[in-house]
Amino acid sequence: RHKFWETQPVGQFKDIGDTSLPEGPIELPTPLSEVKQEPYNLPNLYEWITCDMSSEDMCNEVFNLLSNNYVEDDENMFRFNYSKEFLCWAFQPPGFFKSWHIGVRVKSSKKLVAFITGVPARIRVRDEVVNMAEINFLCVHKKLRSKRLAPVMIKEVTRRVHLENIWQAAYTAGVVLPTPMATCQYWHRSLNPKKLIDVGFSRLGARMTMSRTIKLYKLPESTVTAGFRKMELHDVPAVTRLLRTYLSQFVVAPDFDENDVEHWLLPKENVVDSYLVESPETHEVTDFCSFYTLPSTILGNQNYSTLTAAYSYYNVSTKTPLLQLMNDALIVAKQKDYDVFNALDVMDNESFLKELKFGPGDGKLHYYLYNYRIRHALKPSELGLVLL
Ligand code: YNC
Ligand code: MG
Repeated sequence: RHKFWETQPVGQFKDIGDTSLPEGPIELPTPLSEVKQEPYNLPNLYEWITCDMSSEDMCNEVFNLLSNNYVEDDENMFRFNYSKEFLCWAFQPPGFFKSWHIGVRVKSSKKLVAFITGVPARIRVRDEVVNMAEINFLCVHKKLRSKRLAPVMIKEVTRRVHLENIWQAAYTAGVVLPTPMATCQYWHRSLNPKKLIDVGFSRLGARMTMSRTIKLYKLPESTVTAGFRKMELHDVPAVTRLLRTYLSQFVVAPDFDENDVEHWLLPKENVVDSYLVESPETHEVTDFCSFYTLPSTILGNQNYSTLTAAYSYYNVSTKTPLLQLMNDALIVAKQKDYDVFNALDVMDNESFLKELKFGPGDGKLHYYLYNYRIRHALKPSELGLVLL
């Protein structure tokens, strides 16, 4: 069934429910001298490149490949359209490896036709912190699909991860592969219901008119929590403490230090937004919320070309109720003119989704670990990890 994945060190479907298998690494590391030194073979017309994302031309090429060939919904109505600024940010966290930004070109024309990335991350699984690669942005040009190029891309990134003495990885996909550690669902909160209905993202509910729908999703003009403000550089230590404490309760979560928080959570215009609550009395940082910006191209609509979506990232409440904090996040997203606010049912998100008028999406997001066995699948609420 899975000719490629059956050969890989991942949980196999046949082993589901086998409680005799231990949790943890499936294969042991090999000495670095035994890692294959040459790249995997590509079909003869193609060549490997390492993408230098500090070059504007390279950034443009990657952006163009992804904007025309990356993930679409099941009905092919929308396609992710990550911005260049977003890609630069996503590919270059603290300690990133240029060699993990991998492209495939046509030798003759130099056209970029496939891509995959890894970035390093420390991920905690129960009480063990594991150095991993987060693998993302796997993309093969539409004209080269179903030619078994994806397995070669995956083997090549694996080889380059191994060369850095890293032996585990985390990734998410909309497709079912051997074997999800968790299966999550996206929920959507309309901010601009008229546009969402016009472009076919959502439908007018039964017995609903457009004007009743607009009223249903109306939000206050300004945020309600006293002390709610944008995160700044000097907040990095306090936010790191808040986040570390919060994430410690989940079975799988990133092990963020201050450098990671500065990179992943300090606001970056049209890439990532973070807000916190600073107590007006004690000036203590008590709560935090964040979202990243991922527009989608609307395919074949006369009136609109882009859907602007905010994706819930990491949120922590200790004093402000999470419901109120996330309502304020919706309010700022509305002020900034996002069309929709999306959230997975991970961490404590279930506690606010229904009440804040999020509706369940179709399509699931499956989370995976490479070369690390988890005994039973986790509930979404046991996951403390959001990948981009
Ligand atoms: C996928 N998304 O099952 P079997 S998510 C992993 N992730 O293998 P071909 C995938 N594997 O089943 P195509 C996958 N999609 O025979 C398919 N596969 O064992 C498997 N779409 O290869 C599939 N981006 O080349 C099958 O398929 C084999 O031409 C078939 O290419 C696939 O980034 C793809 O959705 C996805 O661009 C590149 O359809 C193409 O169809 C495409 O014949 C649109 O491949 C964009 C899209 C995927 C987004 C993502 C996470 C990727 C994770 C990869 C796995 C990483 C493992 C860890 C490595 C480091 C390890 C260390 C240490
Ligand atoms: Mg292919």
